[in-house]
Amino acid sequence: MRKHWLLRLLAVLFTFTLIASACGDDDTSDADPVDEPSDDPADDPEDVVDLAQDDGGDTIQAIIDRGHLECGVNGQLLGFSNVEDDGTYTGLDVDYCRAVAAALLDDPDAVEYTDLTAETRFTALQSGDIDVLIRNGTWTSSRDGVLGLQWAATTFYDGAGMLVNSDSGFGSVADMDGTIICVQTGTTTEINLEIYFDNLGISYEPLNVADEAAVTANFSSGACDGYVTDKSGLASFKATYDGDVTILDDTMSKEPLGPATREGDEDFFDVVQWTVFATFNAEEFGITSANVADHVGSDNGAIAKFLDDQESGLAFPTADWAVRIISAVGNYQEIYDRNIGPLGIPEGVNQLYTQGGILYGPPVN
Ligand SMILES: N[C@@H](CCC(=O)N[C@@H](CS)C(=O)NCC(=O)O)C(=O)O
Repeated sequence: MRKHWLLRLLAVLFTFTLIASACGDDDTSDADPVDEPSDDPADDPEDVVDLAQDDGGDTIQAIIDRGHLECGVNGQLLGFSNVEDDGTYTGLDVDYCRAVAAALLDDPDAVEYTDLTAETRFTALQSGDIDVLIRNGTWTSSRDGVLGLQWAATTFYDGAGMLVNSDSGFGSVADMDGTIICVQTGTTTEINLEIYFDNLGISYEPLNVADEAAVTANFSSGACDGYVTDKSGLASFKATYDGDVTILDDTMSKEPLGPATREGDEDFFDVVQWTVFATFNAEEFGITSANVADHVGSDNGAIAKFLDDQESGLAFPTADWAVRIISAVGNYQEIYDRNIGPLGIPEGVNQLYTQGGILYGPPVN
């Protein structure tokens, strides 16, 4: 269904207002504890806004015409998206930006990255400033429903955790009644923290922070007793923080992280989704960046179809889209080992279903 541009603009503006009001004032970001935790931007089911876009398919043509993908990332999260000293981007999220660019443009380097905060990320996607958001973003019902976004897949199954000073004496979150907790605004973490403490029957005071620099400042000065965010984010923080800190065993929520596209942008959504599935399927077939060329024309019909997809009708520009993707970034295990491995995070369910995990690529046929 086609939507009027005016309606779309109003919807974006309205949603921006929602996000701004839900995320609090930047002035308070690294200073005063606040009484009321603000929830995720998409927390109010009353505020349903239909942001369906009328550009189904246009995003792909726009990317091809401009010659690069606009990818929204974090930019400060080691293992997921990080800017190296030479200005290049690395990380699991970055590899999926590169994979989409490889599939559409046959060039994984044809990506322009935009660093986005938790607060600015959704409007950047809704307004069309970026084509795809791959910024350690959690897939939730209200982000799908209220914000008019569509999560294409999960590339990393995570959960919120709690980081404390190793000499704090806290053995689990249950020990933390009456503490001050650093929590980043505009995240799922805010509401999950509230629910977790509530279920334990204990209280806390949130200290809202805007970014990792503010966490470091507050943590090292002793302004907060704990820092809560995705466990992957805690591992990234711990890897760079100059202090003896511990991540408690509690897993406080479900945080399925992955790429999001605009609702109504179906062809591009398919491209992003099947790009992710290609990395799962390649691993299942034993196809890597090093051996993918040897598998082209395989006697195994399933592999032959996967690497030369003439029939599915997906909007990739060429039938060898999976070859392009795997040549550029490798299969899921390669992506994981390269980016998450150094952080020492246990793989857990982030393994193929054939290895005890929950990653499962639907078949290409
Ligand atoms: N997955 C959660 C949290 C995402 C998030 O923004 N996490 C924080 C903590 S790891 C972050 O990326 N901070 C880094 C920054 O904004 O500089 C969500 O989608 O809301």
